[in-house]
Amino acid sequence: MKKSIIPITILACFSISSLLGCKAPANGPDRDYDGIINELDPAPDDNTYKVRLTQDGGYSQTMSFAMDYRNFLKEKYDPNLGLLGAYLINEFSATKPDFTPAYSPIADPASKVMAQVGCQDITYIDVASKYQSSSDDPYDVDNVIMGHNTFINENNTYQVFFVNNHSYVNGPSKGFMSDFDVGAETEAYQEFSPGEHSDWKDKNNHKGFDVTTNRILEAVLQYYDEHKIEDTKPIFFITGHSRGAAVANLMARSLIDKSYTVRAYAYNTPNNTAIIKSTVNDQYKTIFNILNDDDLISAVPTTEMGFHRFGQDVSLSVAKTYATQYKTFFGKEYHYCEDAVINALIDCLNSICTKDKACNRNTIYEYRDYHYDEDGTNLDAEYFDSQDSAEACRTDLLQQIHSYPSPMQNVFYVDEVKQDSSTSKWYVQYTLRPSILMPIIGQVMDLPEISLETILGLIESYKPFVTTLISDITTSLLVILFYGFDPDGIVDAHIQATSCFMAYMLAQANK
Ligand SMILES: [Ca+2]
Ligand SMILES: [Ca+2]
Repeated sequence: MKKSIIPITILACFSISSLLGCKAPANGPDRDYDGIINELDPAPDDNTYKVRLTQDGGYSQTMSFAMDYRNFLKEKYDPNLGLLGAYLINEFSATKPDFTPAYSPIADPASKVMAQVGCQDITYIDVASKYQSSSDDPYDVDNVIMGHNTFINENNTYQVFFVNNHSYVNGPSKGFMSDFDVGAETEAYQEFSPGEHSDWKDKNNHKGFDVTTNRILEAVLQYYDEHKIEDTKPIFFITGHSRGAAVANLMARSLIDKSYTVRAYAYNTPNNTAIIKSTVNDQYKTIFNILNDDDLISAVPTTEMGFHRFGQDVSLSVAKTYATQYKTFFGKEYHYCEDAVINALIDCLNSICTKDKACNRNTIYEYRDYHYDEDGTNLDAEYFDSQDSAEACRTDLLQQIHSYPSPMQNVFYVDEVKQDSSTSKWYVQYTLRPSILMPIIGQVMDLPEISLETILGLIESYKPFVTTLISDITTSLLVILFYGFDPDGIVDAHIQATSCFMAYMLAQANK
């Protein structure tokens, strides 16, 4: 018979105590350091934490690891914390809190895990609704679940704050728009990107991730102020997956910069900063990015565009090292992209950079097609005899752009009216910015059925502006869409369950 490490009665105790507003003893003796004081611990000398990894109609697998709070003191990657973090992010993917008065956070899968390891004051913090009607970057939001617990080691009392990022709370399409909103400090970007970006504090960072991080960080520090206990040493344990990992990573970096002790376990972390790489080394060594080499997401935005991430990468290839174990673990084959395919996808994404300029975060907003000559003259442009006619055309183009739903205006930028030096004729120079293709993808994702025809149809609707660009855009779009919508295929390389599997294999290898 399988034995749960925490009996139901203890979970009920946590629920009732939180309802009554009282607290379980915060700092009772806990001689196995598993977060549960001796009196409540069914096995006070055993800190084995056994969890069951399940998915509807799919695998069901048991994992166990040591739940030992002293591991939070370690500066090196700790395989047990790696597993705890992986299990947390897996449970967060199933977390769907509501905000009715009867809501009990303990019922959430993620909160339940936190309760099982002794967390108190477990709170789901709804950061997103604060910004939902904001005109300033309304899509750059996530929520966060927090809790805290204390432990004593060698006469010091430590207080661990669990910070778990909950992504895509406004639905995937809006989250995706934020994911791909890399940001640039150029006029072109400012003109068409809605809002003042007042929460974009570090312009080196990916704009969508940085804004999201700063908004969450405010809530995290408020929670910390409300729950910190005098004479304890705080440790922030930060976790997140994918988009959540990008945010967890930036949040950890900010807290380290504020001199807090941080242990961040981020899974399948995308690149999130274009800061000079030599400045992101030693001080961020307690930020761990657990990466699957078979996964495209941790390679975007690409290094060729100037992006990387904070902290240390702990990476492995499931395909190369653990394909057999994967099949045993999940009872099915592992689907993934070969290196050659991943590299081709990265090349494809790099190809959205301007062909005539160095590829960086600014130039990805300045795509020009082959029909510009070396001087930047638009060879495909419609020519006008007078400047006024060209200006009228520009006004008309702008009107068309503004007739699109707000975020879709991002895709185009009408530069200016110019005069051709050889013919003295006038034309309108415009630019397409495929890096903000997310509005289109957002639209696609909201459709009941997705087919190649639908995608091509959507792209065709932009034809007043694009002719020769369509094939390039289509390729970029398909890269992303195939990646996101192949449920039995290459998604295996990225999902939370695979992160759990990887953390498990890392723990096994460390035994
Ligand atoms: Ca205990
Ligand atoms: Ca125990």
